[in-house]
Amino acid sequence: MNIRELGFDGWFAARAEDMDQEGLAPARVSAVDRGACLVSLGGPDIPAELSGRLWFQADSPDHLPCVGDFVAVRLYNAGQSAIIERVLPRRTFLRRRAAGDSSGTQMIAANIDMALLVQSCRYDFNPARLERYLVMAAEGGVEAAVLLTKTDLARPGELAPLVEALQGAAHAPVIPVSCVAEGGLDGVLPLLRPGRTFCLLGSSGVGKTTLLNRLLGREAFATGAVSATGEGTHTTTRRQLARLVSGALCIDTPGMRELGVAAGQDGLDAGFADVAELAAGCRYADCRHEGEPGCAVRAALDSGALCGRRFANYLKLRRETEHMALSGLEKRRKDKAFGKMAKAYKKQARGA
Ligand SMILES: Nc1nc2c(ncn2[C@@H]2O[C@H](COP(=O)(O)OP(=O)(O)OP(=O)(O)O)[C@@H](O)[C@H]2O)c(=O)[nH]1
Ligand SMILES: [Mg+2]
Ligand SMILES: [Zn+2]
Repeated sequence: MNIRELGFDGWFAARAEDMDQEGLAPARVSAVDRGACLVSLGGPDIPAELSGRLWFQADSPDHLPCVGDFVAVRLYNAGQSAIIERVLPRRTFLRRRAAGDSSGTQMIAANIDMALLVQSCRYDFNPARLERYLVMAAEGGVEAAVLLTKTDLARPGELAPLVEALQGAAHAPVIPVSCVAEGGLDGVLPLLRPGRTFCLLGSSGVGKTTLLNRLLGREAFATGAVSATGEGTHTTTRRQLARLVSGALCIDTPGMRELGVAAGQDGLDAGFADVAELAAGCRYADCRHEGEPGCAVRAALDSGALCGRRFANYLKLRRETEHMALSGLEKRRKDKAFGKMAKAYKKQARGA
């Protein structure tokens, strides 16, 4: 196997041209665990540390390597260990708002061709949550498909309305999946072309790891039982990239309790393309659809063309993104103040 089979295509190669002269090689981050990374150059995973310069130059955690990143590494220890010197530009990314920090963000994965948004038809079914995931994917330039899992547990006649409801929320393909029923993976298999990278996202217990194991053809990763209410037990604890039998790459992630979106207006518009399209017909270009005259969005709500639940969720996510932008400004102001203070202190120390 080589690095190309890990998804290192012409786009990345063009951004890594000077690597050779510096004695560096391209590698892909396959897992990150408390600051320690595992990378692959095409062969088995090897441990990798971040160079001092990389730590020093990163002025946000977003700039540090995350799973799925392509990086430039220097090998040592007869090729058994590596030092990460640079993170190559990301073609796409999945990023959320950090838990408990209104302006901080957290990278989930990089260089994803398609996000697989997983909901279980038994317990986890929730269109509003799906819309959140879709905004996150759109913000990072990632295509998305929805997997509705555990269809073997649905009663006859139950499945079709569920698929329809999700399709209404998603404006993305919805693929029923069962890891138990015969032929239950037929809908996903055609997606998994060699060299493409997928990322499984969803609540705990929906069956992400079970599906990954099926696609790997072995019980490579631990799965966990769900409670009587269908809730998972947070079995997967780290993000991990694996190579499927088909030659596609797939990142499994720990189930998320909540997803705070870290998006701007563009991501929001891409995730709610129907609302954005309607908004283009509003009388005022800066219409907020809050009762202004000539509002095409309100008209669509009144006629039933736009779903009220969906629009309410749009407003909720818009409030979140605006709040995040404001607290981001506040944070930068503080950082600036900190910088001034640090400079003044250094000046003083030099006796100037
Ligand atoms: N009946 C049925 N059960 C399934 C299916 N897929 C997964 N399960 C069961 O669902 C439970 C949870 O599966 P996991 O794969 O661990 O779920 P997960 O999404 O990885 O959960 P976390 O790692 O906690 O985020 C396990 O008991 C699986 O056996 C399915 O298609 N049908
Ligand atoms: Mg799991
Ligand atoms: Zn409007």
